[in-house]
Amino acid sequence: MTTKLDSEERKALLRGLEDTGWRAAESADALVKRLMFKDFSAAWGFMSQAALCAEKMDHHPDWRNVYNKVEITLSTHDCGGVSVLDIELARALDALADDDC
Ligand code: HBI
Repeated sequence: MTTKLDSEERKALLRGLEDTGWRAAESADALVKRLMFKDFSAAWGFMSQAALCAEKMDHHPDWRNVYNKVEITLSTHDCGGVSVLDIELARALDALADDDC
C-alpha cells in the first residue's frame, strides 16, 4: 500500500514542481496542472505519450482535454491522497510536455 505524503513532505516535494506549473489542488489532496498546446493534435500527442508512460508506471492521471488544453489531477487512489508516485508521474509528464504555458 502506497503511503500518503504528510503536508510537510508534500510541500517540500511540490517545491521542485511549482516552476513547471504544478499546484496543490484546493479542494482535494491532489496535484493539479493545466497545460496549453499549440493545437489539438499537439495536446493529443502529449496525452498519447503520457498514457503509455502512466501505464508503464502503473499510475494513472485523472485528466480532461478540451481542444489544446489538458488539465491533469494526480492523486493515489490507494491511499486517498498524494504519494511519491504522483510526484514521480508529475516529473515524467513534465519531461514529455513541451507545452506553451
Ligand atoms: N493510479 N492514480 C492512481 N492511483 C492508484 O492508486 C492506482 C493507479 N493506477 C493503477 C493502480 N493504482 C493499481 O495499483 C491498482 O490499484 C488498480
